[in-house]
Amino acid sequence: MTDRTAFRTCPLCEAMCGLEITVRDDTVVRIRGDMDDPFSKGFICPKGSTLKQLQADPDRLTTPLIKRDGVHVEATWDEAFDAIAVGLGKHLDADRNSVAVYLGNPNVHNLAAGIFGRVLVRALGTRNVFTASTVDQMPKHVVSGLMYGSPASFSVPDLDRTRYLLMIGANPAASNGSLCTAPGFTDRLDAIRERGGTVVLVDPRRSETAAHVTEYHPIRPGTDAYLLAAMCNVIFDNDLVDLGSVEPYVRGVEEFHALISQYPVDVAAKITGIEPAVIERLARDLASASSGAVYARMGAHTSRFGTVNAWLAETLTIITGNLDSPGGLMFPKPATGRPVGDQAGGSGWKFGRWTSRVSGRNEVLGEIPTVCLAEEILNPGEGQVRALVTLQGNPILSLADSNKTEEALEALDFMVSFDIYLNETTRHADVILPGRSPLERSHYDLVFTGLSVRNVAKWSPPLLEVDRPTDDEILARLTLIASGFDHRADPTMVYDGALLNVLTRATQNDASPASGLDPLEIVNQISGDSPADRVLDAMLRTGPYGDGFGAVADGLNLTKLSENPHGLDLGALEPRFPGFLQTAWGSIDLAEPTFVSDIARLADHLDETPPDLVLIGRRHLKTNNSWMHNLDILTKGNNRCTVQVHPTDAARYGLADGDQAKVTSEGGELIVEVEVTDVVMPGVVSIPHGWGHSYAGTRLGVAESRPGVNLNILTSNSLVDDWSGNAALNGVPVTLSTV
Ligand SMILES: Nc1nc2c(c(=O)[nH]1)N[C@H]1C(S)=C(S)[C@@H](COP(=O)(O)OP(=O)(O)OC[C@H]3O[C@@H](n4cnc5c(=O)[nH]c(N)nc54)[C@H](O)[C@@H]3O)O[C@H]1N2
Ligand SMILES: Nc1nc2c(c(=O)[nH]1)N[C@H]1C(S)=C(S)[C@@H](COP(=O)(O)OP(=O)(O)OC[C@H]3O[C@@H](n4cnc5c(=O)[nH]c(N)nc54)[C@H](O)[C@@H]3O)O[C@H]1N2
Ligand code: SF4
Ligand SMILES: [Mo]
Repeated sequence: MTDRTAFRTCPLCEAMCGLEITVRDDTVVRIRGDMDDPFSKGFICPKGSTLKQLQADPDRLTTPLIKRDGVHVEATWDEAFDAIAVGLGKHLDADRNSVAVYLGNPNVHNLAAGIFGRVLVRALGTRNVFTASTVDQMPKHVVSGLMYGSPASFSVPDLDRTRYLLMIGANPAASNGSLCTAPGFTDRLDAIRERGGTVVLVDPRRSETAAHVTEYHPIRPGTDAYLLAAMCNVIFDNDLVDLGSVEPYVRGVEEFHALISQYPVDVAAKITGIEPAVIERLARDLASASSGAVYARMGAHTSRFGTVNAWLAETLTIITGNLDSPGGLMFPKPATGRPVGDQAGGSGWKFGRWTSRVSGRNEVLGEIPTVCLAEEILNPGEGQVRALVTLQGNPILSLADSNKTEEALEALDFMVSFDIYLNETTRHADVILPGRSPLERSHYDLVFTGLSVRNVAKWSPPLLEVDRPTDDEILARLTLIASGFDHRADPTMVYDGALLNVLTRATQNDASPASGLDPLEIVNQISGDSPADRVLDAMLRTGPYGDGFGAVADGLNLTKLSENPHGLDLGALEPRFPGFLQTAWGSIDLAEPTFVSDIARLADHLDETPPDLVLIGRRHLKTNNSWMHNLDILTKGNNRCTVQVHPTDAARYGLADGDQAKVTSEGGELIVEVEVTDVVMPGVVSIPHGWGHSYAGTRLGVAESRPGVNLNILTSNSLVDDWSGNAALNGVPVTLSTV
């Protein structure tokens, strides 16, 4: 028996922690933090080491399943692809839009899926593309697209240098950070305070993160926009506006001021429940700090005013001189990102290029909002969705209004899932194609290196060899079917297409180190063992740090990354204006027409009587959305799937700790254990999402034994942020009763 040690990045959440993994023969014996990772420096959370248990989970699928007479049975890969060719083929032939695709969160944690998932979606040629982005960060895409010209141009708080951080609806102590990749996030918060800075948390629930902040303020769910607008007003009214280094590129300042002026501090105080003096002081403190950033996350985005919230968070940072400046909101420069020149201005960005069939919601990023998925399946007519492809997603537990989603998936004519579990969603699938586990594939974070508080690059080869198709191959064979080919055809054409696409675009980009080269020549210099690795090599070599195929001495390529298993630190974030600014007009328009029309909605709700009780979600350090509850090590112990109720509300409704309560919303009801606690503010109850593992026909031995309840039975497809189509998962009106 020989032990070997490997280093790789944990792919489970956004934090990109380095792992040190010991393997004996083909078995993982130990996982701990990689002390030599320059970014995470040994930090891991309790989930990082559970890749071992995930690998060993007997319920994790390794053989394709086909549903025969209502039961999933094992099948060969050829049988599985044959069934897909028939089942999907007939709908693709009839009407491309009758096939929908849903991409879940793990796609952004999977290199092959990040590259070949997109190729598959394009090959399907349907407008019915749905992703978890519209139960998550879509408002930030809309705002980044309209303000900076690219929906992927996300600003990130410069955590390690800031003197003032205002966090709105983020709980990094549980989530490990989101749209802000920073392993050891709470240590970095503590460091802000240790260097004399300030961290402010605004959240209806005094979350685990509250232990790491200077001040915490509860806020009524869904009212953050009023707080942010009022803070902007304080800045204007006291002549504190300072646009800092981006001043030459900002327009619409006075129009913006006019737009927000009807939301002064006293109005905001009434609606948010935060004292006027506090709002006033928060604004002044941010303005007077030598650097500061407003970081708005899930609680702000999954709200009826998600787009307004994202816009105001960005704008408040801009008018206090903190955009694109150290310690403020900055733009990472990922090694696989598109190099830009030094002039502001580009082709800009558009959304709403088409609308959904049933309720006419805007396309954003080529997607239809998930609040439309069920209605597109259930409503007859031309273009009705009859078949569904799910790629690493669990819409039954993750999307709003689960009962409707359940009804819709039940009504499909054909469904295929690329997934590693027979779970609440995939039990509806006619065919399940089991992907590789995280340890059985190579890894590089295409997405999170672009959201990271330092520029870093890290690649890991597969750790364990298995005799099954790779994710590259599974997705390529689905692409062959979607393109009308036999799935037995050589998938090389799919791989080469993706590779040449990257090289061609890069060689046409003046700012790329590979500018002007011949794609058909440089393709011969590409290295990498898998098709996805080869595309990655192409991205790295043509990217901002790339070797340009010899043009840049010491430049980056996959070989260099493979020689540095702990990863490479590419430095602190640096200002990226003006070249980074890609709006068609070459400036940031604070009063872009979409925002102007959107903020008008705030006025409509000013005099609304707030609901008696509203529901919010919550995350726990030992969960990962809906899919890691089958690992005993993460779920044993006390029941965590409780409804948290403030003592005054518990008294009002005659409920005591440990009671069962009925929670009812417009869309459904749940019976759930009560946890009386003052961490939630009065008028607010909280239930975690991702539970509810009691649907028949799954294969989740551990999860089924501690099922919890499915929060999304209570959420609604009619609570939506208008422009982005994002579901408002938080702030759902509910009632409580004894059972
Ligand atoms: N009420 C409420 N709802 C929410 C949220 C909330 O805060 N409140 N959060 C929302 C957010 S932010 C998100 S991102 C979504 C997530 O929504 P989804 O992405 O739909 O759900 P996940 O729970 O991430 O499910 C991932 C699926 O991928 C499979 N999977 C996991 N790893 C792999 C792998 O390596 N290979 C393959 N082939 N399959 C794999 C799992 O078995 C599972 O079926 O949920 C959203 N839903
Ligand atoms: N352990 C663990 N880590 C995860 C995940 C997981 O499921 N478990 N999921 C991953 C994913 S996919 C994502 S997107 C990230 C999300 O990471 P975060 O963005 O940090 O999201 P949450 O942890 O849900 O924290 C959102 C906070 O918003 C608060 N909130 C709710 N409504 C409002 C409101 O109206 N206003 C304000 N100001 N606050 C509000 C909630 O009380 C909660 O504390 O986490 C990732 N990391
Ligand atoms: S914080 Fe995220 S990336 Fe780090 S070990 Fe935990 S799950 Fe993995
Ligand atoms: Mo997410």
